[in-house]
Amino acid sequence: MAEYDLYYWPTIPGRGEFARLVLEAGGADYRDVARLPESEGGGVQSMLGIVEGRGTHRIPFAPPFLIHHDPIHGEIVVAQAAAIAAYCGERLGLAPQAEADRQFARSAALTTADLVAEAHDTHHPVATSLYYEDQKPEALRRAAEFRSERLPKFLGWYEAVLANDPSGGDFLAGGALSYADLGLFQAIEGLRYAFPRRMAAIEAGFPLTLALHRRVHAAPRLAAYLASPRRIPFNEDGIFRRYPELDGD
Ligand SMILES: N[C@@H](CCC(=O)N[C@@H](CS)C(=O)NCC(=O)O)C(=O)O
Repeated sequence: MAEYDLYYWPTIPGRGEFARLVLEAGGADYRDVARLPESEGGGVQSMLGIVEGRGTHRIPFAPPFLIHHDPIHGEIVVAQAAAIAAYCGERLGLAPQAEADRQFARSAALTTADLVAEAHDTHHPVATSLYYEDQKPEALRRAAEFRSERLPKFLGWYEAVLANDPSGGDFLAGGALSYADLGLFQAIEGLRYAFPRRMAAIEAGFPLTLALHRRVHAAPRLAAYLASPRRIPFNEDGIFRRYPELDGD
């Protein structure tokens, strides 16, 4: 048995990637359960069984969720991408120790989760249960607003945090790499995939944020993971989708 079992949809990076990056960068002993064959207890059905209450009484609302087989406390269930990233980061040496920095890292990760949700809503502004094609006029309006108002506001916030960081602005919290930085890295990757024209037009205005993205990309364990088949490419079933009509300068 692995120490950590991560459950997420097997064919998209999605919100699962925010947990996966922490597990990978932290060198965790983990299984990506829904990507394993059913003969090894894997597959989507094993994940849905838990969401439907057939695995633990601490039922997660939705993937991603994590089951940590903790040697001292037993089975610990954590759901919500940012909460999983924080939980793993704090156990794998990827979180600040000082209380103020620890809390700020959480705030940053949750802010990134908001950014991810807003990026998702550009292609599904009405309902996740409807096809994109059935909400296209609303998606066009939502995406235009996201590109012009929300995207620069979020990127400007990361930039301001780094510019004002007393440790030199290399990382979001505590002067060292944390799960909050990994989350920002993934958000930038996703935004570049989904909105290549808009990102090309504005990203030079956020140099500290881009430098952090490059720093994370080059981190030793992470660079190996990103080049491995474990890293699932972005695609049009995920959160960050490349629909050219939703992009623009
Ligand atoms: N706020 C949650 C959102 C979880 C979520 O929306 N998960 C999606 C996949 S990315 C899902 O499968 N949702 C099923 C549902 O909401 O019914 C998080 O950040 O983890």
